[in-house]
Amino acid sequence: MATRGFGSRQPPRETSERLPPGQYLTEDFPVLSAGPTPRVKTEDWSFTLKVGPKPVAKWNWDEFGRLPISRMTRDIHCVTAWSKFGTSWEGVLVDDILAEAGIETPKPYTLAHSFDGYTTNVPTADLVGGKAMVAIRYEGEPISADHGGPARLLVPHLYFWKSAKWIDGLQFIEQDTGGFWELRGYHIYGDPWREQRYTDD
Ligand SMILES: Nc1nc2c(c(=O)[nH]1)N[C@H]1C(S)=C(S)[C@@H](COP(=O)(O)O)O[C@H]1N2
Ligand SMILES: [Mo]
Repeated sequence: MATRGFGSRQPPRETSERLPPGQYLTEDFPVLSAGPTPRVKTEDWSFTLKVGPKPVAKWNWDEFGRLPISRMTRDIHCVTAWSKFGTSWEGVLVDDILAEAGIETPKPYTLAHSFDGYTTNVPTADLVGGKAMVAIRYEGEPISADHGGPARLLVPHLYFWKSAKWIDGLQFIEQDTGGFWELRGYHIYGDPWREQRYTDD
């Protein structure tokens, strides 16, 4: 195998194998929001589960914090091409939210809703089985407002636009329905390993 010279811009192999196609590694944590950052106080925060149009469960901040707390450490991948390795989050797994609400068979698709009016769609199967959480802490601290605090969705195996900041609920629906970016040309599913950035990718 050829040895790379100094000054090579190729990342080491451990890095390149962990980077989905077309992504580069960043050490900082860029902020990407479609609009201004809403300042949501924990006393004004609530989280609602809906099945279709019907609310079926609701928690305020204190109630939500008493649900089982799990930790996820994951690489994240933004469609604008930065990836960040090993981000560490604490929050409530969607599995535990469903169990608490007594919902065994939610609908096949989910729309996440946020305080800023943002929405994003995810197949429900991608939110369960330990794959996603409603995060309330990042790197051991409350999530900053810019990064979606008090609480954001974390779906790390899909492009990061699926990880709705300032989340205020999940709605289970029968048909896959595009959210904010999906209706503006971004992919309905958004798998970074298959480079599903735009609608027809
Ligand atoms: N509510 C809401 N969630 C959002 C967004 C947004 O504009 N509003 N932007 C999305 C996009 S495109 C990305 S890449 C990530 C960015 O999260 P960060 O600002 O914490 O890096 O949040 C996603 N979640
Ligand atoms: Mo993004």
